Amino acid sequence: MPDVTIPTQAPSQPLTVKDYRSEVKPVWCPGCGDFGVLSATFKALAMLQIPVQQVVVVSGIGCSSRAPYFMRVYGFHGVHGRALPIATGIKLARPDLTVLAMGGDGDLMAIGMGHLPHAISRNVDITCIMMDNQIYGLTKAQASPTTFLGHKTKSTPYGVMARPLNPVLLALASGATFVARGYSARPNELAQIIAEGVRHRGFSFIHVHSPCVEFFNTYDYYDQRITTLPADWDPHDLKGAMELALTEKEVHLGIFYRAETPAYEDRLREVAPKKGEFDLDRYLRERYM
Ligand SMILES: Cc1ncc(C[n+]2csc(CCOP(=O)(O)OP(=O)(O)O)c2C)c(N)n1
Ligand code: SF4
Ligand SMILES: [Mg+2]
Repeated sequence: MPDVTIPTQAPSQPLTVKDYRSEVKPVWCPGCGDFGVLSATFKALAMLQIPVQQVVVVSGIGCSSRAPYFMRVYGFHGVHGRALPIATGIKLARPDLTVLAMGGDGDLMAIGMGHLPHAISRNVDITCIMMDNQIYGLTKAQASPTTFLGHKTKSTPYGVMARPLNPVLLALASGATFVARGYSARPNELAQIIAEGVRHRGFSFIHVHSPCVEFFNTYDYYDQRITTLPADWDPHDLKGAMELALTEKEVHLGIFYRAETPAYEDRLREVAPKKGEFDLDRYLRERYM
């Protein structure tokens, strides 16, 4: 990973988007949806004024998983599919940090799929941003678990025969306490969603449609179908959120569901011996730092 200088002190001026941008220029194809997701993430961090030293972004492998290179925060470009276990370890060792896990539909829904429902059910305070281009971009256009039924790819020359997974429904069914959807071509709305996800205490799952212009250009498809959740949408109605995720004909953006449930770290503090008997923070620091 190239050297990205992280300042050791918080600046005296309010943080802006450019404070989070690293000196490494993104290598994504011009027009790739991931640019919009990156810029929305910068906006969200600036909105929340989180010091760059307090943020860690963890990814797996894929075009989307290159995001940590382009961000002037701490980063971990890990192994394909393993962003969530790494992010979980970081958050438990350093609960004071803001931990983002970013990756693609292949990374989080194929090879890394075993980790997702468990990370969700633990409810560790991580914001997971899934950049869904419905294809394996980095390895040049094989089908992923979210590719449309019947779509022909290099790995499915007769068309995909598996029905696509529904990431929002899957997260809801796994018991997620924050589930939202964004679109890379609407970075301002996406920034608001990411900011809410980071603010949420517990695991936040943010599904983002982020088209791959090179191998599966879905901009027209989503431009025609994207709509926002109704103004009177109740984000505390789990059944309503599941029903919409299951039956929607249009593609809704916004916060489908949120619930205030203690995060894993909070539960751990409740059951772990009290300070004096056993200092959990100190134990984690001494053991892992
Ligand atoms: C263990 C392992 N298996 C397979 C690969 C090959 N590989 C690299 S990225 C990738 C899929 C990338 O797709 P996605 O996560 O959707 O990211 P995108 O490039 O579309 O953003 C695969 C299969 C790998 N690097 N490591
Ligand atoms: S191949 Fe697709 S996903 Fe990868 S950078 Fe290019 S447009 Fe983006
Ligand atoms: Mg992908």
